[in-house]
Order: sequence, then structure tokens, then C-alpha cells
Amino acid sequence: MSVVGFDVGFMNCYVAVARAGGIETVANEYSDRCTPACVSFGPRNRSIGAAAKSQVVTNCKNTVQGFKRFHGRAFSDPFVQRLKSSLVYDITQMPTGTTGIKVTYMEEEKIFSIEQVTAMLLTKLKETAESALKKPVADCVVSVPCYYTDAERRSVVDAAQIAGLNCLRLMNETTAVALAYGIYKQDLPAPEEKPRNVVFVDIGHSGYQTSICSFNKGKLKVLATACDPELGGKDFDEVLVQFFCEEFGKKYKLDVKSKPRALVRLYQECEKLKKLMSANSSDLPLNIECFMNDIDVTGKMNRGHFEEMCADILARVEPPLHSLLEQAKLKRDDIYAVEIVGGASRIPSVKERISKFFGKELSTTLNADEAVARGCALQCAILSPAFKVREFSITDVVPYPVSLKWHSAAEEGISDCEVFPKNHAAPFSKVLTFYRREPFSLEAYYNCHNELPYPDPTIGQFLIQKVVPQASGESSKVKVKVRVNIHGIFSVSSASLVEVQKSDETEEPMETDQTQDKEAENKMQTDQEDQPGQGESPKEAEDKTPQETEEMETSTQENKGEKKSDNPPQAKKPKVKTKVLELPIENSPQWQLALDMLNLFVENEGKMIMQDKLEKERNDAKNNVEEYVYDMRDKLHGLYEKFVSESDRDALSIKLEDTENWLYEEGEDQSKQVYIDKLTDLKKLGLPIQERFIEAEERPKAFEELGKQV
Ligand code: ATP
Ligand code: K
Ligand code: MG
Repeated sequence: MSVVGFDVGFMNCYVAVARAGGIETVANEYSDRCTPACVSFGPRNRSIGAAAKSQVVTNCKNTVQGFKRFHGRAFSDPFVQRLKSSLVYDITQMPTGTTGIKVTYMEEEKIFSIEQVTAMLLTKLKETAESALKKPVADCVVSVPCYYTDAERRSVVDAAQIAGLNCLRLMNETTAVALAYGIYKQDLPAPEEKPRNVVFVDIGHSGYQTSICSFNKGKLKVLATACDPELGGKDFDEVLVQFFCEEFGKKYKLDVKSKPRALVRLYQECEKLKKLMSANSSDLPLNIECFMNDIDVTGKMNRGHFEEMCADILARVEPPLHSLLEQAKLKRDDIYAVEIVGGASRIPSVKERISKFFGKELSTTLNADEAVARGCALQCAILSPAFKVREFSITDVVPYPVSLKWHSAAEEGISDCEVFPKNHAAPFSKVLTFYRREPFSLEAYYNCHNELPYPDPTIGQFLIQKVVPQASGESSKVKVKVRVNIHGIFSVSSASLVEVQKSDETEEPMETDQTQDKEAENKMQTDQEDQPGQGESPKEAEDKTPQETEEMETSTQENKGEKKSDNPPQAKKPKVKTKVLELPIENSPQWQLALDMLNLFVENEGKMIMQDKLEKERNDAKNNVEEYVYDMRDKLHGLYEKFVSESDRDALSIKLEDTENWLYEEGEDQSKQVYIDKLTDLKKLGLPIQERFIEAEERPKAFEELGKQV
């Protein structure tokens, strides 16, 4: 059992683990707690994280970054098409219609799905966690933006699986932050007291997320979220890049956009400049040597000018905050604190706008970069039976309203019903009842076209199979359980047919109903298992009954069925006996990766990990030869000088020299074994010298020891 949280950012990733002492953000092999969301493909291996980032300029066509927003999206999606032209690497359509990347890897053109690319990143983050914990990692919690739709979430779950991870929860980033904030607070209001409302703001590189949560001792409830998925640090970079492209065009007659390498460097420098401007309001220089055509370029910028240019972007800070208060039906005075995190929350004008909106100083009690990962690790600890952590219940929300539509059985026509309104508590299950004679299909979709990040609101198709009429020829009662699970993913999780059997006159009428009651109770219990925080409001767990079709039970009948435990026992019941049959469901969620593809990707990731490992071993073997050459050459003329005859020294010197030359020529690219053999060969000459030296070193010490004993 491992307790690990991954913040998979658009630009920066963080890994937090639970160890004996508590939650800790851990560093990667470069002693950096931040791992860039970057994967680079080479002729012999992949580089991931910091090693990949260093190739953004030198291997720009095969180094991918900024891919987080391609999850769960069609390649034809206008958003993807818009981004396509601004990327230096190639993206392409997968056979299924989703988005993939096209690179040269192992000297061949390869296409990887977005799930595979994120899996590669997760492989790296997993290794970081494993080397910190010194054991294999599988169980984990992975962060996603709270505005992620169903398809985006399923895509990330698949990515985790490809990386060999067992994702216990996809956690909304703002909720992770809220958990990191709340769990250690000693002074939260008691359960019966008025809750404490806190606003959380996370502005990263790609997106702007806000949420409002109410806290009581031992629990947090998300009341609402509001986001601008297209507002983040990258937009500020973009403004600077456009400005300097224009300026360098005029000043140096350079067409920066025609040269990907130059453009990538300009992005890097502009990002640095943007960060400097957060701390400094005076004129700051931007210098790039040998930028294009051997020309050095220089420019300058200051905060005032930058803010003017960013006016349109800054104007987008407020609207989500308005929406947040409106959705939660709260006033500014009801807000106890506004906590901000995310790299771009350091931009002074962004902070100013948020602070002014709430009429409050902003709180920065959390680590702006690490809070998401820490929150995820905390959630993982809560979910892990092996780890003891204080009780804390988390109720999240459904980000977009989910509706079902279906063909009415009797009339021609489409009926629909909203099953989970926006901000409905999640995870959550509900039971719907239909009256049908034959298999039928339900289509789930988001009923909020304008809020959705993409044009197609479809969540998926769900076919309820093996529905048959009753023996009497009448329609059967079919109970369908719909659910938003712990990842925030919608599904039709089960369906059952209630078969009415011939009644037996001697049978006690109540009995059959009790069977049904038990059934209903079971369902209610499942709801509560899903969402412990909901225990106090069983009303919300009631079925909402689709109307408008004679095929369906009326609202009153349905509610009676599911709420039975509240109702007084009824005296006379129709004498019927029922049997419940589970029905198979064919799920076809939108853009879902097919199982055989997923398995293939799992296998391929394993192969690529092996290839990277072999390549690393080969490189290490080569480095060992190189190191031995330098080390021995130094020592032959220093430490070992007295322990080697002139002729032996010359012989070895020549051999070292030859090896060095060889390393730059045909020895540049050899197999691991060739390097190992080479080293063994050198050591044959070097070892006797080394041994004589060690012996001479040890001798006086041995005498000293002897002296002590005498
Ligand atoms: P997302 O949350 O959108 O997936 P992310 O988590 O990778 O992205 P963060 O690491 O939170 O993003 O933030 C990165 C952004 O913050 C970058 O645009 C970076 O330039 C910006 N940033 C970091 N420090 C500063 C600073 N001091 N001033 C201005 N911007 C900064
Ligand atoms: K991050
Ligand atoms: Mg982030």
C-alpha cells in the first residue's frame, strides 16, 4: 500500500507522499520538487520531466509539453484545431477520433495517444515516489482540474492505468487544496454550528479555477465551483511573446514565428521576464544571444506596460468570482478567507483584482505550488486502510448538469430528464424507474452547451439489455442506477428488472413489499457508502423520476418505492411476489479508449520503460569507461606515480589515450557489453598499480595498530 498524491499540472507536476512523519512533497533525481510536464523522444530512449525540458530547444519537434488539455477531446474539436498551429510538435487524429501526438522515436515516426503521453509523465512521477518511499507504488490519487468533463476524466484514469497506477480517486484540484487547508485546522466550527466558508483560487499555467467550500469540524463540502479553463500564466506569456515577435520583426526584420526553435526560446525568456516583473516594477531587459540568423536581440518591458497589454486577460479574473457567490448564494461578508495557490497567483495585478473583489486581504497560508499534491496525498491517506489519518469527510460537486434522454416507448419522440443538476453532491447514486417491454438505451449528456469546454455535450450511450415484458404481457418495471463516482465520472452502474410472479393466496401481503423495501434500502445504503457526508440528508438521495412518458412510474409512486423506510406500514397490499433480475448494460461512454487498446498501451509502456532502462545502463557503462580513463590518467601522474614502473605507466597511458579517442569515434555508440569489456581490459593493467598503492597506504596504519596493542 502506498500513499501518494500526484499533481499533474499543465506545466509543473508535484509528488507528495505520506511517511511516518506526515505528508511530504518529495524531490526528483535533480533534487527538485517540481517536475516539468514534458516528454522528449530520442533515437534510443525517452526523457521525461527535467531531462525532457532541457531538450525543448534542441529537439523541439520531438519534445511535447502543454498536452494536458488534449485529454478526452476529438481531434476535430475547434479547441484542438486552434492549438494545433501554435504547437512546435505535431498532433494528429487517432483512429478513434481522439487526439494523439506524432514524433520521431527510436528513429521511426510514432503516434502516441494523449493517454500514453500522460502515462509517460506518470511513470516518471511514480519513479520519484518510489525512490522516496523505497518501495513500489501503485495506489495513488491524481489531480484534475475541477472543470474536467467526463471524457477528460476517463482519459486520465486510463493514463494512470497505463502507467501501472491504481488511481483511488481523481481529485479536483481546488478540492485537494481545500482538504490541505482544512484537515489541520483545529478551530473549525462544530458540526451544528454555522459552517466556515472559504474561497479557493488556483491559477496555474493553463487554467483558472475557483471554488467555495464550507467547513465544519471533520468535514468539507464544496458548495460551488467556477472556472475559466482558458485563463492562466500561459496567456500572460503569450502577450509578451506577441509583443516581442512584433518588435523583433520591426527592429531586426526577423520572422520569429517561422522558426520553431527561436519561438520556443522566446517563450522561455518571456516566462522568465513575466516572473521577474512580479517582483520588480522597473524596466527589465530581455536579451537572447544568437536568436535567429546569428543575430542577438534585446528588448525591455516593465510591469505597468505589461499590465496595460494584459487588460483583456485581467478582465477575466472577476467573472468566475461573481458566479461563485451567485451559485453558492453567499455574499462577500459570508466569506471567512480567500486562499490563493498556483504559480500565476503571484502576478500582482491578478492578486489585486481578487482581493478587491472580495474586499479582503488574500490568504497565502498554503504552499502555492505544492498544495494540490499534498491534498491528493492526504486524500490517498484517508482512502488507504493502511494509513491512520484523522476523520475528514469530503463532499464534492458535479461540475456540469447531467441529463438523460431516451426514446419514449409508446409515442415517437424523445424524453429527457436532468439527473444531476450542477453542484449536486458527488460522489452519488440515484435509482430511476422505467416501464419497458424491450431493451432500451439511455443517452447521458451535459445540458449546458454554453458552459462546456467543447461542442459535443454527449457523455455516452447506455444500453439496458435483456428487458422482457412480464408474463402477463405488461411492461416490466426496470430500475436503473445512475451514478457519479469518486472520480466524478458518470455511469449507468446497474439495472434490474422486477419480475412480478403469480401471487399465492396464502401469502401474507406485506411480505413481498418488504422484499422490495429491503431492495430499496440496499440502494439507499449504497448511496451512503458512496458519500458518507450525505448521511444527514437522505432526502437528496431520493429518486428523481423521469416524467412525460406513460412507460414510467409517476413521481409519487416512485418516491414511495424508494423512501419506504420513512413511511408508516400500510395495511393492505396487492398480493404479489417479485423477483429481481440483474440486467446487463452495454456502456459506450464518449471517446472511451477501447479495452484492447488500453491493454496494448499498458504493454507498450512496459516495453518503453524497459528500453529506457537498458539505454540508461548502456550509458552508465559508457560513462564508467570515460570516468576510469580520466581518473586513472590523473592518478598515474599523481598518487600512483611511485607504485608503477616507467614502462608500465607508459603502456597504460597509451591505452588510456587510445580509449579516449575510441570513445569519440567508433566507441561512441556501442552496446553495454562492449563498454563493460573495455573497462575490464583497462582494469587488468590498472588494478595491480592500485593494489600496490592501497597496500602501501595500509601498512603504516597496520603498524600503528600493532603499536597500540604492544
Ligand atoms: P495548471 O494548473 O493550469 O494545470 P500548473 O499547475 O502546471 O498548470 P502552476 O505550476 O501552478 O501551473 O503555475 C505555473 C504558472 O505560474 C506559469 O505560467 C508560471 O510562469 C507562473 N508563475 C510562477 N511563478 C510566477 C511568478 N513569480 N510570477 C508570475 N507568474 C509566475
Ligand atoms: K502544479
Ligand atoms: Mg495546477
